[in-house]
Amino acid sequence: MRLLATGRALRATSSRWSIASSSRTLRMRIPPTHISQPLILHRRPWSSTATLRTHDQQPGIRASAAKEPLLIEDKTYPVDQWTNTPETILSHVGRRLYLDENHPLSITRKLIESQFPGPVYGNYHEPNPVVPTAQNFDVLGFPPDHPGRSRTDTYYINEKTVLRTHTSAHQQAYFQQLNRNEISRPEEVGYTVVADVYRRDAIDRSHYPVFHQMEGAMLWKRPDTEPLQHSQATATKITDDLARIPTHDVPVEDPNPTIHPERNPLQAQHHSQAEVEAVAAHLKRSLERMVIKIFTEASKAAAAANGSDAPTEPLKVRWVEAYFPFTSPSWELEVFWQGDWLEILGCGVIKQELLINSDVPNRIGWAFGLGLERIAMLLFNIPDIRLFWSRDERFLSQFRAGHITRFEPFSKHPACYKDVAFWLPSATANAAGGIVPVHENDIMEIVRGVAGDLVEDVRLIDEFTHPKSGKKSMCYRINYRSLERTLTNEETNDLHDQVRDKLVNLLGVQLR
Ligand code: FA5
Ligand code: MG
Repeated sequence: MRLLATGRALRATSSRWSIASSSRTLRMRIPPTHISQPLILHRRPWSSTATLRTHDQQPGIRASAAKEPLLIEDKTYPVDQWTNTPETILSHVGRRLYLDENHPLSITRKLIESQFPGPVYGNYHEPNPVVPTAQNFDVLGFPPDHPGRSRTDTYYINEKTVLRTHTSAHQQAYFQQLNRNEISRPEEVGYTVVADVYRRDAIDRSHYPVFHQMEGAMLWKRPDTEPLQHSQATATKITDDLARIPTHDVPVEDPNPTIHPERNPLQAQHHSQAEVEAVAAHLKRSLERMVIKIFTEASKAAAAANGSDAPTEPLKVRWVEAYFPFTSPSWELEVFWQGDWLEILGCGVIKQELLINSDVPNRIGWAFGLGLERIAMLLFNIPDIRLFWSRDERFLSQFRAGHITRFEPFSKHPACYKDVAFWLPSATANAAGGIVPVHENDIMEIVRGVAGDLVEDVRLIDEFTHPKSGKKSMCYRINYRSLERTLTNEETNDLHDQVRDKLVNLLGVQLR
């Protein structure tokens, strides 16, 4: 086993899976009719692990064209200048792919739920993705300037309502439910919950603006009074539960201490080190077992598909330190898969303030959140995240409830690459002309709005600053490729022309 130092700074694996990418700031001048407030623009897929940035979180970019209230699953929501959710995104609400029993996301959900069974865990799902900002952010302790709150990263229905960006939006409700059910269902001390989540994000084969998460949590009772004085007894109780989880022999890299005073602190006001060591050990073993189960099934399917019993590459797993506003200490679990470290989940010891505010002040526990698509892509060897939304029988007919099989690509249609290069307005226009920095997610949103699922990925291939004028040029390469048919030249030219027009009209760039 090779031990790696895993501080966040060392995690910049250039994995196609990695959601930590280098940040890039674009400054563009936006016609004031389209954009009301400045925003700093960063190329950074949203993650609640992101470090804090202080920037203007005012409503910005452009207000939605929609003036009518939005109708989402029989309910109407008023719109305002925060609204930025397009119809193309809303059309995904209500598919409930995770309930479609022969769908790979549902098969994956069931496999994971089988590792968190009743009566200890209740297995739930949350069909309505529309949640108050309070539930998605405030209750969980997101600071007011957290980048996840930005309109560049999150789909707002209106100022006080968003499409949830993570299943953690339901943590408080499930903790309250555990409290309500304490008498009627005393064995149920944990839960899992599955739901669709929404993020404005990059475009590539592992990112889609709608994906699915599963969240899980487990709580233990502590004495109502002076819990810290009795913390050794609580730790012993948790350690007894830990002993009931079978051990495994997969090597796990876990070089960091459970608690680090700066990077991963103990909630010293509430917890003792012994309690947190016990909770962390229970959390880690529970999640390692789940991951081992998943990857054992994936390896079996791979071996069956290859027609041999030849052992596949041994599983390697590692824990790295992380940050979430609602857990401390926190970690992410990564798996070595096809030559790269792949982040599959985030987790940690739940912030005691959250438990206090959720009717369970006298409990301590852990929580995790994982991406279902990431796991399903590995389980079934599905190469493109868009496929999960396919209604093509050639995709759907390959999966059957309870079976893990290797996906057989039914065709690979030709890629059609088209570049778009443009000048950003000169920086000297800043003071007078109202320079507005624009998020790269706005470029992605324009491409998605025009081409939808006909675009496979969008990459920045060139950027430079003119040595004399100081003007900045960007060049993006868009790969148009349908999963289901060959696109005609005319069709892609037409799509690309629309993208170019919108970049000019909405972002005010000058095409080259
Ligand atoms: C969260 O969303 C936290 N709510 C997780 C959590 C829950 C932490 C409870 C602590 C306690 P994060 O943004 O890292 O964290 O996303 C969690 C997982 O969702 C990732 O590990 C990854 O598996 C998946 N994920 C995140 N972004 C994407 C994306 N754009 N596409 C596909 N999967 C994604
Ligand atoms: Mg993460």
